Amino acid sequence: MISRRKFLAATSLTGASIVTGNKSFSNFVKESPVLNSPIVISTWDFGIAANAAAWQILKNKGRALDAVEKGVQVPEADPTNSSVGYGGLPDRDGRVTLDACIMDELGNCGSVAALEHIMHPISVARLVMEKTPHVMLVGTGALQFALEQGFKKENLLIPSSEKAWKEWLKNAKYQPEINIENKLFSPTKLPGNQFNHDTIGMLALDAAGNLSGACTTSGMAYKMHGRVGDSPIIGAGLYIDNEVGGATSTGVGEEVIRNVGSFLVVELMRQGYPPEEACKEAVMRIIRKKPNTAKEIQVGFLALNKKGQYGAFAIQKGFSYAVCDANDQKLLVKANSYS
Ligand code: SD4
Repeated sequence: MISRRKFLAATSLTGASIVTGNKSFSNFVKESPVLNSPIVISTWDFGIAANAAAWQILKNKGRALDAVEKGVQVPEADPTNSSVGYGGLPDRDGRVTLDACIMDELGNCGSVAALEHIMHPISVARLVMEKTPHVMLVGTGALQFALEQGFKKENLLIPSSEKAWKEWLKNAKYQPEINIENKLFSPTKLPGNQFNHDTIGMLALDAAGNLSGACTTSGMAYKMHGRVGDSPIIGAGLYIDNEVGGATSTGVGEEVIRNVGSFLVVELMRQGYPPEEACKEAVMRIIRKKPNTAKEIQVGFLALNKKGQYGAFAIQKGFSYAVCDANDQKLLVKANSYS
């Protein structure tokens, strides 16, 4: 049986007429496979393990919101992952500060930024959404809320991350550096000159046909204390519109925020762009404004539409994403890229 991935590769763009100016993607969308059962997709190779946790909920007809929360908790608690949650690399002051957000099928959303000492920021973000009149809590206020909700205060700076930070301090002159992840060790370090950023963004469609998403990260390594990336910003690191689809991002958050990247991807899908083409156009917005980004940084977008069709696109090679549905729970796809 032909896999979804092979089918997508075989059918994507075939016979599609992409008319610029007055864009029409109707042929394109019609030719892509439409899924009528649950699916979860997430960024990077560690998305496979995260998807597996989400799938336990989706396969039993559970809610996409519960699935994405459970799913991203896996890398959050994984000390071998130096870019999400526990074990994440700290800021330039040696503090592990976490960013996360979550969004459901009703457009409800919750977010925490620069949160310290809490293993599962995604669950705090969910409670911000469900138990407060607010969308976003930051820093000590987010920590205060988490503790009030019964979360345990923990040390998230593990010895290997502390050692790496102390090494960095020797030559770094305390200067934060955009894209520094590419110079650092990481479990997903890629060979050669490929770019490496490791936020987990997850998008799920459940058996009821509803979409939700989650995004969580320790952010850019050795950032200035208080720096917030795209990951907890609704519309930048994550956006869900249950009529259309969802999108999430990974990479240099500053460029994603400047272009409101995930919202843009969803709005492009609303106009008829297939997921990969929507992600590509969002990448091109970044490159057109700042051509040097094509050489200097990585940004990747991942999208899932209401029909269960998915796609991704990145500035640089090396962006992978994991796909899990009834046919295949461990599919890893290499995203197409500009470079
Ligand atoms: C951020 N997009 O904080 C996130 C994390 C990341 O390289 O991928 N950093 O900008």
